[in-house]
Amino acid sequence: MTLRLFIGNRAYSSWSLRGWLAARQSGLPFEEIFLPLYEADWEETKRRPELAPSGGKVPILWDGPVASWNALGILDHLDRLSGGTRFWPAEPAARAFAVSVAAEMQAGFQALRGFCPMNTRARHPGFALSPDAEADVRRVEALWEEGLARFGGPWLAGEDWGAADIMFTPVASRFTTYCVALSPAAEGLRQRLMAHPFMAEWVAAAATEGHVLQRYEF
Ligand SMILES: N[C@@H](CCC(=O)N[C@@H](CS)C(=O)NCC(=O)O)C(=O)O
Repeated sequence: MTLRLFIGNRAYSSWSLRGWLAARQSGLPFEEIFLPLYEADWEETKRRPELAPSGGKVPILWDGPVASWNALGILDHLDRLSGGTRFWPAEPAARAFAVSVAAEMQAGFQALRGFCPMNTRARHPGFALSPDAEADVRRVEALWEEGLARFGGPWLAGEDWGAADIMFTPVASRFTTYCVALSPAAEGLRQRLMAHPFMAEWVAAAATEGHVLQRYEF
């Protein structure tokens, strides 16, 4: 059964990025359906039946008649489809940490997400964070430092790139765009997340995708 992943703009859609990284990491073949976000016909696009389960949001993954949405929902489905070895560490403490930080990312960091929207094509040297966004940055930095220290790196929960890294790669992209200063350990992880081959492929494709949205260009 072919997997179909509906995604939005590569430059701006951080949740699409998570879904797409997860699909690549599964190793399974999938069809990618690009829906340009917030164009004049977006309200109509949102009403496509394929987006009904997610309430008109991307990403959404269809596995035959089965839909998964939300980054964690997609990760869980792909984890089981691909045999349960590609996304979460096997070691219990590392796995508990990875699942917990992934859940914290799914549900939190609202200030950072709102104040620093993802734009893989932009750079803002000297960007001043709001106090709430700054607090979110410091929480991410602390989680990254903890993961690296406890599980030995080079990734967030140990030696294998996985679901926790997928969840935080769009944050690494924001740190890059807004030139956020990080501790040396966290900065190292930011660089590794950005250099991962899947992320490099996404960023390169974003550079030429067109569809400029003024609301994210400042
Ligand atoms: N929590 C969801 C968020 C999905 C989401 O907000 N997607 C945005 C694009 S990044 C979207 O589809 N926005 C369209 C809209 O709200 O009309 C997830 O994990 O996928």
